[in-house]
Amino acid sequence: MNKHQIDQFWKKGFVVVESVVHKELIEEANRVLRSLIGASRKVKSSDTIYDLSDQHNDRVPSVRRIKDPHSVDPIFDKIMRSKEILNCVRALLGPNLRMEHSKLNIKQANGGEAVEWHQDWAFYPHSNDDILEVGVLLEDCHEENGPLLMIPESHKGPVENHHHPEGFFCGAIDIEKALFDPKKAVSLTAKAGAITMHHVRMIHGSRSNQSNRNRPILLIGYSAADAWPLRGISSIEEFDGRLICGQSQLPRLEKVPVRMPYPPAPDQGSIFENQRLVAGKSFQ
Ligand SMILES: O=C(O)CCC(=O)C(=O)O
Repeated sequence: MNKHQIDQFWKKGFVVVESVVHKELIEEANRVLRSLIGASRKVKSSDTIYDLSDQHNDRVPSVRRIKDPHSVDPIFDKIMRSKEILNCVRALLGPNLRMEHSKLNIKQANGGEAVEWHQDWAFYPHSNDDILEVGVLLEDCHEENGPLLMIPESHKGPVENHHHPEGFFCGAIDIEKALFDPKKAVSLTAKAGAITMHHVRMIHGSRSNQSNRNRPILLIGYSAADAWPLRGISSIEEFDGRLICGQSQLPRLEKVPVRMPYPPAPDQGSIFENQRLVAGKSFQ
């Protein structure tokens, strides 16, 4: 990553870096993904690995997401720890890094669902906001595939309301009440092997996939090791087990705006299910 890209990330809140992940790793990830989608034919409803869309059936599998891909197959763990990606993340967040989560969003061909505008920070506020999301493009991503959309500089703004009028967290911003201007959106299109990086407070979303090709993106959340989650940790072993490089750190407190994602939706599910409850939708 060069200085211009580093400056762009901090100024605009996102950046695309081309040709980061080696072709062989991308090919292997796609081979594994095809086999996971094939195996989903036997799966009837969403489980600990698959987030399935309503249309899913054994003839035409429709997988929205592979959950925690780094623990489903070693190739995703290998990509997450690859020095090419870690060098980019370290250039922004420093040497001590923890994995926050991983997920593989497929956005299936011919109608893979939109993701409503949201800030990741609304889901997992921390003691400081040195946290970002890397998106590894497993295939070329064009405008018609439903690329990630970013609102430049929104990472410096407020935390928008992600709650339903009835008071529970639904993980999406009601566009009728939004404080940002959706016309400012920028699409992150790029070739397979590129990575997108966006700040944890960045407002982002994506349209549905209107093409006849999937739009698989491996999303990995990395945080500075001194960013501690305000929702707490399940155990120190689990927390320290997610250290990717450098050393565990005591929490660093910064004056950051936060909202808490409570109470949860009555029937809390994946982001795709919870966002259905938002009153003012941006993408149909
Ligand atoms: O897959 C996408 O287009 C958006 C994903 C996203 O923002 C999320 O899963 O939080």
